[in-house]
Amino acid sequence: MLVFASSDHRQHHALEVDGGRLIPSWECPERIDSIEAALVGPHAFRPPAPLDHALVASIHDAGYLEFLASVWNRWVAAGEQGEAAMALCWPTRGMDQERVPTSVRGQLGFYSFAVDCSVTPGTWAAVCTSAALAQSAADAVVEGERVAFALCRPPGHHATSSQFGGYCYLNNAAVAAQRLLDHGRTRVAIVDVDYHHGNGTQDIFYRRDDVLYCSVHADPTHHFPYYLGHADERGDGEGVGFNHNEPMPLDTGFADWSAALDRCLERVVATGCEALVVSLGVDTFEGDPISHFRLAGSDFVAMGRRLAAAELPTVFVMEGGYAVGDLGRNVANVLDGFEAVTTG
Ligand code: OKP
Ligand code: ZN
Repeated sequence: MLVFASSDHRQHHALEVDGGRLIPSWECPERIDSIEAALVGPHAFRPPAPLDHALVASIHDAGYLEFLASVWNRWVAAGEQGEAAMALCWPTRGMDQERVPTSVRGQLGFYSFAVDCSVTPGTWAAVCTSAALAQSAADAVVEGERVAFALCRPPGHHATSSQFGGYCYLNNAAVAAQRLLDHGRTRVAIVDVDYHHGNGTQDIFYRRDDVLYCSVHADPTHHFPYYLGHADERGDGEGVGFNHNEPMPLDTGFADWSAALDRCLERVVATGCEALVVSLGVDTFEGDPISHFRLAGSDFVAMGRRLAAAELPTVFVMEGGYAVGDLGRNVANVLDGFEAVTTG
């Protein structure tokens, strides 16, 4: 399989608040080392093409992009201390959610939704390359590849058009889907198999019927991102019927999980999607340190087989997965399962 990868992700190594402490983020550079080590050999690595900023601007708000590109330098210029810029206050119920603050601290809250996500000196460079990997994998599929894999880091599915959070800054899956639309596909499906609901992806496409968003994830009643991802969220306006959520309970294993995936894939077929973007998180793994599903390593092979059975040109976009030691093997299993079907 074609794998788009870059070392630029190393420039992003953030901090997060966890259990009342500031720790190095679970979303760490070693994740990519684990995946690259498992994929090298059977898979062909390619660097990304330069990022098409007009493509990113069709997904994200102009003010947000300007903020992300400049926030680190503005943080330093404002005399702030420390290794990371973090938000401390958000415009929530009862506050003004329209007026953009002028201060860097005010903007950090305005343009984010969770404290698990901070900005470091190399964050902007890393997130641009991450999006470029998704763009390049989509381009490979446009040019006729049956499947391509974007080894994105940081991940993207929590990023909304104007907010970072949940380790995500630019929405890589949305970039890939939009790229496929811009090159002639009339309807694209995003199937999100990460443990967490992709609130950003859902929100970006919620009022559109050209992108179907389907997700199997931990019930937001109890799990991040808490405030989106319920089964009754089916789309709005033109988008009614083009959003499908499968919230699952704690300790869900592959039998129930894969039945939910199959319901998603039925929607993909029923809505006539011409290409598939998979938001590939493997934090559904039983050994994941921050998640609570029970998928075994071998279940990821079966996952890849089921995704391939949709028989659509497919772009895999890397999302979560935090059991660093097993991460590479779990990802390789998905790709191997997929290729076992497509190459007979
Ligand atoms: C990103 B992706 C744990 C905090 C969890 C949010 C998790 C973001 C997951 N201490 N913070 O969907 O894998
Ligand atoms: Zn996740």
